[in-house]
Amino acid sequence: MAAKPKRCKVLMLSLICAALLSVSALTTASDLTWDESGYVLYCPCMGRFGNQVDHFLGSLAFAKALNRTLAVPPWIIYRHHAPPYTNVHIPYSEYFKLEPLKQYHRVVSLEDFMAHLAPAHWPLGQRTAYCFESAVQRSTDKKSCPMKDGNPFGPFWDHVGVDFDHSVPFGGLSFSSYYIPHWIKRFPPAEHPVLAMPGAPAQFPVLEEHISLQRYVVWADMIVEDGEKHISTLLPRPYVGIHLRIGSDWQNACKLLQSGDAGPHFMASPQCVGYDRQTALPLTFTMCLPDLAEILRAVKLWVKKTKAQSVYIATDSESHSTDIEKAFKGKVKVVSLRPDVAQLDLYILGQADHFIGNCVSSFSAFVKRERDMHGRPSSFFGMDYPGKKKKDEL
Ligand code: GFB
Repeated sequence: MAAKPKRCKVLMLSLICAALLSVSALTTASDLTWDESGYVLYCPCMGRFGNQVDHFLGSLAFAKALNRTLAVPPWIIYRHHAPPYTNVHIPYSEYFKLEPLKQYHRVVSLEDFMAHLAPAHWPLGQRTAYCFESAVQRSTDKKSCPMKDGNPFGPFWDHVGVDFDHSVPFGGLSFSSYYIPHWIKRFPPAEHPVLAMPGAPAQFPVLEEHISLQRYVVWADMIVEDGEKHISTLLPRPYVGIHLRIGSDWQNACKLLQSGDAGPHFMASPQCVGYDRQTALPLTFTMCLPDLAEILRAVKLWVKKTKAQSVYIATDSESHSTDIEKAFKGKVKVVSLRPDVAQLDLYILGQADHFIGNCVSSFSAFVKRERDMHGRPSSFFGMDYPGKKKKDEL
């Protein structure tokens, strides 16, 4: 079954409308007071949703370590294949609740920061950009931070209505915890109240010590309602959720593994091979790009183990639903929605009784982290051979 219900399209349209209305957010000026400890602003300008979430978790940790409020940016969604054929900026709160983040650290949405705080405290003419010296070398004038050079940089800052007036290039710093005292000394908030950066002040993939921050990333009610409706109407439990990251961009990325030079750490792979390079398991091509035989093997294994009644397929391209249905001779229901809003897939995968993900994909990593937070089991294509022990157990 490969349905694409109208509800998915309605959800996408309402999210786009909400994004367009986001600058006039509901918060009023009186709700917000200026934080004398300063702010961190950044553009989630690297990669798509999964990459942006990895960076978001690191940025949240960075802002807390600096004791600055994090201005939570909108997500950049690349709608180049479908209307409006451009980048769409979706406020954080369209997908997730802002409130739970505050249990960890002070945050304000970037939209509210711009509407209610920037006019008085970060006015036009006083907007400074901070970037690595190496980034300045890449800029057109070789003097300023390339904050708005190209896509998605220019459209992002235009969306929030920011032009930069000055640049402060820096060197000898990184975003790791070792450098936190250096950041605090170099940029005291009284002189540098708003640290606005061209990219996330974080590493990719998310550091192991920041994985647990996923617990503060809580789905918005609209996503929960939509996801639960789909689950209750389409997916008899137990159900196995699988993520097929197999499209052409991914095939090209995985080719880099074929030379054998990449090592075990490649994109999000530390999530399954282990963060420690010394003890990391080998990363195989199949773990990056499972073929149909591997997909069927893993699905059959987990359907049998969990006595699943249905299988949910989230995919970036082909669903292989006919082959999967055939493998169970029609006895297991196979569903793939192919929703316009990828977050609906993420939600449904997160709720599955078992999840089979792609080790290298940060889209899968989102699901795995969320499931871990709730004690739900997950495995990865290409590496869940029962009976085989982990390298460090051998
Ligand atoms: O999320 P993401 O950063 O994960 O980017 P990776 C993959 C994007 O592809 C998602 C779509 O954000 C979705 O828009 N996509 C992938 C899917 N799988 C699915 C799916 O099962 N369902 C739906 N609805 N959409 C990185 C990218 O991707 O891969 C980089 O961020 C680059 O830009 C790199 O392309 C090769 O970590 O998998």
